[in-house]
Amino acid sequence: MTQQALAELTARLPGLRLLTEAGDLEHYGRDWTRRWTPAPLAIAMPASIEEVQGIVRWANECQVAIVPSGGRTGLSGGAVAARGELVLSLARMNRVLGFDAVDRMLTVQPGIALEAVQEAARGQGLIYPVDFAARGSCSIGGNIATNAGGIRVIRYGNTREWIGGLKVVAGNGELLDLNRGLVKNSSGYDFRQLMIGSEGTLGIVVEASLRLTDPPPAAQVMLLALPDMHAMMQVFALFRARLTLQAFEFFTEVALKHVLAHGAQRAIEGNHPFYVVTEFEAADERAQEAALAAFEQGLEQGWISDGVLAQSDAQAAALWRLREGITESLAPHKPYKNDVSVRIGALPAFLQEIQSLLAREYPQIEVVWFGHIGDGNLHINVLKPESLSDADFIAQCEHVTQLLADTLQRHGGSISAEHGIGLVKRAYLQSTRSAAEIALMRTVKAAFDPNGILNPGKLLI
Ligand code: 2HG
Ligand code: ZN
Repeated sequence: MTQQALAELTARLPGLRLLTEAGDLEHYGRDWTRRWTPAPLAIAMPASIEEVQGIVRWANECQVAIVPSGGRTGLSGGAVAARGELVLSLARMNRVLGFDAVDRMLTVQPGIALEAVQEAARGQGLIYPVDFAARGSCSIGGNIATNAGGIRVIRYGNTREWIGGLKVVAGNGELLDLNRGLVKNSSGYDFRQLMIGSEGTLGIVVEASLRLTDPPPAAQVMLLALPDMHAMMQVFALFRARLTLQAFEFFTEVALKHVLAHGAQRAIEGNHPFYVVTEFEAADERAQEAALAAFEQGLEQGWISDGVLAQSDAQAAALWRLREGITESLAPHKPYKNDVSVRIGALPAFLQEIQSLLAREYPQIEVVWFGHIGDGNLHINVLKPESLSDADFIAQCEHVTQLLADTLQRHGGSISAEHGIGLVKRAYLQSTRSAAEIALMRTVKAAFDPNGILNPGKLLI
């Protein structure tokens, strides 16, 4: 049946590039989660919107599930194809289509890498401000599908703030042209925003118009060592009141240990429970003096134990590496990832509660904390002990996630801040969204994808 379906697809779209080699199925069938064994039917690589529509119409008729696929850097299994799905890779649709200087809008295909978007923006004397460590590999279509956040959300918001228009192929193959770059459009439901963060379950983004903005003034980067979480919140409030923050990121001594073992250079001597990398606008002497005054006040109050202000671009990059290199340095330890958020003010209480819970229930596991403190977003990576089998480790981590989900529910937080629900977190969705909301999600899904062919099993069970 499936081979027949593939033959039908080739007959309908003779120019379509289709990959079926074992190596390709393995490569395109997984994302960065590495937990599922890839088993896609085939990989389709359309080169046009018409081809995407043709594939979606075929999938409806032949009842084949589609997994839309970008850079596959996701950490929630949203792009995993482990059940005979057709992977629809947007890798060949990766061009800049145009730039409008009046609208300050860059129109791109979905397969373009975030870094290429950033470069194209810079080429126009502007910036596309969403940014994170996977910039070179992730694609803008995937960023849109997960409403990606990253390291500059504190200043610029999430991906959803920067999307002026979207062309989307819905689950029935229809092409929707959503918002068309309008700044103001008060004409009813905003389907563009509904598509952003829908994890490929409602439609496939085939074109995006991205809003660009002015480059920020010169920035400075500081690394701070802090004695505890309460001090960190005080420093955050102090710096935010005095400076225009571009980023305020934290990690622990344990995270530092891994990143140093992976080749980064220590910038502050001694052991400190918490570190912050902060970047702030420092256009003139006044801003630089304000930064030093804030730093000194933090020292006097005992909120800051030590600090380094980068003296060059190279030193700034080295300080950033301490934070941005964490994910890569943890990869060999097969981490189980949690990506949670609470209101910024609720962070100390939440962290304290979870730390004591984990110390009590799982004293032997190594937990690495880091993330975007200025957005109330914590990344909690649980590392696999050598002694545990993969299956026992996953079972243990699922229990940890349940404990997290229960605690988050009490704090009004979210089980996914910026990585999406995908496969990994779908069992915990009800800790963050009410039963009424989930029922509405199912209704919306059925409206856009009546035959349930788009990324089935992701986000909603
Ligand atoms: C980051 O903030 C990414 O570096 C990855 O969201 C987080 O690896 C992680 O858990
Ligand atoms: Zn993150």
